[in-house]
Amino acid sequence: MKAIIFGVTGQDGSYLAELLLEKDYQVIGVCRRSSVNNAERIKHLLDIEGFNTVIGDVTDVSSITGIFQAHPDVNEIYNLAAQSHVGVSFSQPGATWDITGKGCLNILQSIVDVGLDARFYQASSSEMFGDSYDIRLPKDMNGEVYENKYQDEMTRFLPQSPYAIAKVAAHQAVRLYREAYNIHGSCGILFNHESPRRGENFVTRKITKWIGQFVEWLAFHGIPAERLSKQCWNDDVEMLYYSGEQNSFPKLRLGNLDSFRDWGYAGDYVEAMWMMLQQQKPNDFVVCTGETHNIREFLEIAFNHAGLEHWSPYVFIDPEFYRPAEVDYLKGDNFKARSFLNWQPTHSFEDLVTMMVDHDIDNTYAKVPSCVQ
Ligand code: NDP
Ligand code: GDR
Repeated sequence: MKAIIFGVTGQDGSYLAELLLEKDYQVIGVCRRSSVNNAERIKHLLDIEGFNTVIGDVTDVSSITGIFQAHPDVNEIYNLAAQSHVGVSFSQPGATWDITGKGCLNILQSIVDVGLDARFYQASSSEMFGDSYDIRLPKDMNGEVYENKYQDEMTRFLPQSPYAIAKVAAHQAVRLYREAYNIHGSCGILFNHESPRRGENFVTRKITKWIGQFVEWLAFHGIPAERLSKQCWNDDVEMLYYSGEQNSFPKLRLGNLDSFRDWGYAGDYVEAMWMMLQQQKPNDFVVCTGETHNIREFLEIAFNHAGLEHWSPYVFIDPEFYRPAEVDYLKGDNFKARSFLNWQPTHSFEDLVTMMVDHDIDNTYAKVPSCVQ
């Protein structure tokens, strides 16, 4: 079997490439040309037989058709390429549209033009639901009726960002090409999924990365984490000072802590992508855990796991990280994926948070500043 992965250098691309190689696929990973090395997440795969990279860009149709013409025997094509940061999509709506929306259309049209008989996976997103949810009214253990708000494959889309609008357009394009050209195209409507390989400007990894660096700073200064209480710190809004001006560390700068997300483990989610393409008929599936937590809960578990007392003295709320429009509540219902694909998540929320904290405490290295925080 042969697969092409667009977006192979991203979090999901790297896990998916590993999974397919384990299944003896030949994997062609499409990488963007960049001025610095962007292969950090796949460097351990580069020497593996069966794994090859090619240069390509989803905004450039000729680069896509060139890749397809070179691999007419490809069986599966995964489109994971995106400008995937929701916040950034507000400042770069045009680029986000070109990559995240039109990029998918470019791949679909190239499949038709080159005449490939390959199955296609599109990385759709729970962001497409935006402000929309459905409600069930089940009874709790005491027989009391309560409101269960959720999103599934039938929930309408109400996108709240240029990123989400581009994802809805791509999602609709897959549906159309399925109907118009009989393409075996499936969309995974994936809710947030994280891992130690998550980009450092997404909120989960931003938190765990900061904890890793802070714990290293404490150790360097011989400050025991477990004896730190709120009283150890000064009242400075943005910096932490420990016994004098010379020992300072910048606080963790975050935006809105009140949004709820359904967070799962990325390794589980790439498995669902592959399962979708093994189905006889193309179909769309919500992939999620069915649980929702807000960012305060993530902070609570992460700081506690690192041995730090409550997170609040360490966090500076910076309006710079507020978005012009927010998605307040995401909680998926994975009934269809469980029933049709026999898929289920294997990591709890707590497992996920502690895995990421442990990784960032063990692997802290001098940070190269990023342009996007
Ligand atoms: P990442 O941001 O980690 O990876 C995005 C990938 O797209 C990178 O390999 C990036 O390359 C590549 N890319 C960006 N622009 C282009 C381009 N013009 N041409 C070709 N490749 C390009 O995202 P994730 O791995 O987290 O997510 C994978 C996909 O799933 C994305 O489409 C995302 O929108 C979607 N998704 C993600 C969810 C999540 O929670 N992670 C949830 C739902 C959907 P480079 O390394 O060079 O930047
Ligand atoms: P999201 O993930 O927007 O859900 O998109 P992100 O981690 O960026 O934000 C989650 C929530 O945290 C709030 N937040 C912050 N976010 C970031 N990035 N940085 C901060 O400092 C910060 N402070 C608070 C956000 O406002 C938001 O409410 C992710 C991406 O992977 C998408 O590509 C994917 O489609 C969706 O998940 C499902």
